[in-house]
Amino acid sequence: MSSASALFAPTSVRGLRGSPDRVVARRRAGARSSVAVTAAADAVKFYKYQGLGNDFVLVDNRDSSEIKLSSERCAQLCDRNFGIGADGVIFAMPPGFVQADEDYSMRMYNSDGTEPEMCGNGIRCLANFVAKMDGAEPKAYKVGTLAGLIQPEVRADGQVSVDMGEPVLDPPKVPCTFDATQDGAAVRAKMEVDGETWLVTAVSMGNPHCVTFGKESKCDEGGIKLDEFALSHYGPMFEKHPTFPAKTNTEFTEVVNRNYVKMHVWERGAGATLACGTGACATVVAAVLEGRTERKCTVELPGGPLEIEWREADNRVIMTGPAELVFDGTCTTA
Ligand code: ZDP
Repeated sequence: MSSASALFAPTSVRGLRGSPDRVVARRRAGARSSVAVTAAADAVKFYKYQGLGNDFVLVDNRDSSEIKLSSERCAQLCDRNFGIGADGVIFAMPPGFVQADEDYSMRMYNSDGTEPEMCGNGIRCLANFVAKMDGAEPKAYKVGTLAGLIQPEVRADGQVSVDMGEPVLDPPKVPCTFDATQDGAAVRAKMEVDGETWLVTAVSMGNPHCVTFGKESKCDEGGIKLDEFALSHYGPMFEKHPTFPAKTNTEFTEVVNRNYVKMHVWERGAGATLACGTGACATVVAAVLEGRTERKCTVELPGGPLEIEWREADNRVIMTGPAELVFDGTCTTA
């Protein structure tokens, strides 16, 4: 066991598939404990993590390039009543996915079982996890993802700073069907939603994002008032809008000042979540392209703030925020 095992001590969730009936049957049959229903052969160890309330089941998959849980099982485990409860499942995988010299690779499933290319809050959780497991320095990692190489670093103060790479703005690569409106990007593009015209900016951070500051009629005077915004009404209409053929994450954003915005996200495949790392990055890129904020900006999400900088020097986006272990346990594969 690594020196970090004490951190991950008590196993607190076991035998999720043991229905009350099965437990009673086992008791009658003289089973020693009603909780020991997890068969060792198909037990998978997991670590429950959260970053600003965007929560994940993290599976230690570093000993195999084969994912230990099916996408269907991941969707079940994400259910907050029938499973562990999470916005997604993250797999810490062996290196070699994107390039030979990476330290780890990461895969993810959304709570509906679909597989996105990237997950910003998730990669902070993964970095925190491998830093605890590996113990020693260095705490800067190269992680291969479906969106390419992403580089998180666990800082001395516990925050995780991530080089998220360069945003992708070419509309077909987001992907979206808009024509470019400004320097090869779809900025303040008109999109009809629910019978009204919204202005949106399309950004990929490896995964697709549609950032909006409001309806065309209002977005330059006051814009969206998030306190009274009907997220679950509008969210699904943006997510499934035909303009975004791979569906999209959507960021509804209210500018407070040139260094501070508030944002509520509707995630592709997960719905309303308390935070979205790639979404916060996309929001600042869109806000800069629309001339609304500086490149260094705090994004306040329902779960708390993320610090984002879209660096002028090299076009890369740096995201800084927390990641925390909540509990660990074992679950079954089916
Ligand atoms: O692109 C997608 O389908 C997202 N739902 C992936 C998850 C993104 C996330 N919220 C983040 O922090 O970047 C986890």
